[in-house]
Amino acid sequence: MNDLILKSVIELFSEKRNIILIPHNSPDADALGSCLALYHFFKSKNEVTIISPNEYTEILNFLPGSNNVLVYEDNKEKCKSIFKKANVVFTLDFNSLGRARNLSSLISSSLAKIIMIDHHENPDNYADITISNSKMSSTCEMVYDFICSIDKSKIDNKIATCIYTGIVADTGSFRFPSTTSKTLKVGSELINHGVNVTEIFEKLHNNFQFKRLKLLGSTINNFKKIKGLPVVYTSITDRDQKVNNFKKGDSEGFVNFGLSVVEILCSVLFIEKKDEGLIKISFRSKGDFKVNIFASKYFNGGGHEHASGGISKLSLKETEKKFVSDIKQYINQNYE
Ligand SMILES: [Mn+2]
Repeated sequence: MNDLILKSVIELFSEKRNIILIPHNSPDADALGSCLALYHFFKSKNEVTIISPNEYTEILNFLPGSNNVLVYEDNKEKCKSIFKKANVVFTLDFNSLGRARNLSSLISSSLAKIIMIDHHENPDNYADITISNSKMSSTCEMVYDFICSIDKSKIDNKIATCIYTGIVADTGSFRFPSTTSKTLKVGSELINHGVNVTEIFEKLHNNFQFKRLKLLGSTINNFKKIKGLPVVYTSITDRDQKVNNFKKGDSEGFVNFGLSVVEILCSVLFIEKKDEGLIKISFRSKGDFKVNIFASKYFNGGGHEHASGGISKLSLKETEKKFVSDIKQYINQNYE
C-alpha cells in the first residue's frame, strides 16, 4: 500500500463504518480467511458483515468466526438491506466482479466505497481503492500487510489463525513459487501469535469423509497422458459424484496429483456439472508452462500462471477431445 492509499484508508476508518466483506464465489481458504481476519480486525469499532455469494466447503468451518458468514443465496433480502446501509465494501481474493456471481450487481450499484485486496493478474477497474499485487502468495498475506499498516497491535490469535490458513492453502504449505522469504517471515510472526500449525494442517487436509478417498481413487485411476506431450488430464463424472456423495471442496487438490509424475508440466481436471449444464475445468502447471493464457483463450477462464480455471458447455467427452486438440495446438505455437 503506498502512502496516498494508506492515508485515505486511515481517513476512511477514522469513524464508525458499516462494512461488508465479500469473498469470491465458492470461497476457498484464502478468500474466507481474508474476510474473517478483517472481520475480527474491524468488528470492535464497526458494524461488519461477511457475505459469501454462495455456500462454501464445510472444511472451513473451523476458522474462527465462520458462523457469522451470511450466504447470499440463502439470505437475499437480508443481504440487500445490509448493502443499503454499507459505507465500505471489501472484495477479497478476486479482481473482476463476475467472480462475485449474484452479488456483482449489488456491488457495482452500491454507493459504498469499494476496496479490492487481491493477488490475481489484470485487475478490473471497479474499486475506489485497488490494492492488487500478483506477486503476493495470497490475499491473506496482503491482508496481513494491510492490518499491520493500520494497527499491528490488534493482531490476535483469531486473526493470525485466519491469515495463516489462507497463506498455507494458497502456497501449498509454503511450497509454490509465490512463496518468498517475506511470506515465511509473516508465517513466523503468525506462529508467534500462537497459531497451531499442526492443527490447521489437520483441519485442512485430514478432515474428509471416507467416500472422498474413494472419489480420489477413481479420479487418479481416470488420468490419461497425452502421447509426446508433458500433459495429463482426468475427469470426475456426474455419476462419480453421486456415488461418492460429492460435497463442495471434495475435489480440491486432486488435479495436483498429475504434476507428481516425472516430466509432466501440466495437469487438468474436468468436473461434469449436469445440473449447471457445463464442465468445470482446473488447470495446474509448473516451470515455464503457463496455463492462464490457455484457459482464457480456449476455455473462457483464467487465473494464475500455474493455477487457472475454465468452463466448457460441451459434453464431457467432447470437452476432453477439444482439450487434447487445443493443447497440442497451444504447445506447438508457444513451446516448440
Ligand atoms: Mn488466493
